[in-house]
Amino acid sequence: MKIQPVEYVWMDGKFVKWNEANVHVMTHALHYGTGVFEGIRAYPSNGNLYVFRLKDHIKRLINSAKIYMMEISYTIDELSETILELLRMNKLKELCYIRPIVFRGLGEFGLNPFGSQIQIAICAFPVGAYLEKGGVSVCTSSWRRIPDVSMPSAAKACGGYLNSVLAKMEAIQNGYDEAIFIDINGYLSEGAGENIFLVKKGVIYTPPVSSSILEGITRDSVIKIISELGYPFFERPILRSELYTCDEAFFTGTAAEITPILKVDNRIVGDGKPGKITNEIKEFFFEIVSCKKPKYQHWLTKVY
Ligand code: PXG
Repeated sequence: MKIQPVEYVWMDGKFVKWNEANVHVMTHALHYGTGVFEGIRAYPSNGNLYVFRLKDHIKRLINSAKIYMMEISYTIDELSETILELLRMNKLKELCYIRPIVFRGLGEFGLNPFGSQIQIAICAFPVGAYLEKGGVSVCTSSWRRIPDVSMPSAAKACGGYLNSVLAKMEAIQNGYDEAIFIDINGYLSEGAGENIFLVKKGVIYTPPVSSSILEGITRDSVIKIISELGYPFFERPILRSELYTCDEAFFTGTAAEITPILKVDNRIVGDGKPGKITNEIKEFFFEIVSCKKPKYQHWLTKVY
C-alpha cells in the first residue's frame, strides 16, 4: 500500500504537520519492536465518511498495550474523538486507512523498556485495495506462526510482524500474492496479515484463537454475517490438507477486507473462481460498510 501524505498527523496530544511527525533514531521501538498498533478503515458513503468498528479497534489497541505494559493516558472515547478530528482536519472523504501506534520512545538504552516514555501517534491517509480483489494465489510458508507461548498473538505488536515479513518476502519472491502460516502444532493459523476461512460442502471453518491467530475484527464481523446467513460454522483446528481439498477459501482483514483465495501451493481451490458462499459473505460485508444494513449501523461511526 502506498502512503499518501496528508496535512496533519496526531502525535503525543497535538496535531502536527506531516513532515514534523518524527522520532529519534534511538527510539526504543525502532531497536526492539516495542510498539503496538492498529489498522482501521473508513468508508465513504452517502457523501459522508464512516469508520468501521472504531471502538473495537481502540479496545484491541488498549489490550495490546496492556499485554506489553504500556500505559495509554487516553480513554477509548478520547482516542475515538481524536481519530474523527484527524479525519476532519485532513478533510478526508475517500476510502482511508487509519494507523494508531503506541510505542516506547527515546529514553534508556537496553532491553528494559520501563525507562523509555510511551509515545502515541495516529496517521490517516487515503488508500486503495490491499490485495488483488478478484482473488489471490497463496503458499503455505516455511516459517511457522510464532506460538502464543513465545509472543502473544492477541497483541498487534510491532516486533511480531517480523514473522509476517519473513513469510511475505518468501511468498512474493516465489511468485505468490500472500503467505499462509501453519502453527507450531501443524494446524492452519492465518495469513501474514489476514485471518483465513474455508468452505467445504456448505460448511464454513476458521482456525480457533488457540492456533496463534490475531482475533481479527473482520473475522468477528464475518462470523456474525455467517450466522445471519444461516450457514453451519465451526471454529476448530484445521489441517493443511483440508486447505487443498476445500471448495472455497478466503482471507479477512481490515486491509484485505474479504479476498477470495483461488490457488494454494499450486493447487486450484474449487473451480478456481471466487466461490458462491465467499461472494455472498463479501456482498453482505460491503452492504454493511456502505450503510445499507441498518441492523449493523452501530459498526459505523459517522465522521462529518
Ligand atoms: N491477522 C494478522 C496477523 C493481522 O495483522 C489480521 C489478522 C486481520 O485483523 P483485522 O482486525 O484487520 O480484521 C491482521 C490485520 C499492515 C497490515 O500493513 C496489518 C493487518 C493487515 C494488513 C496489513 O500493517 N492487520
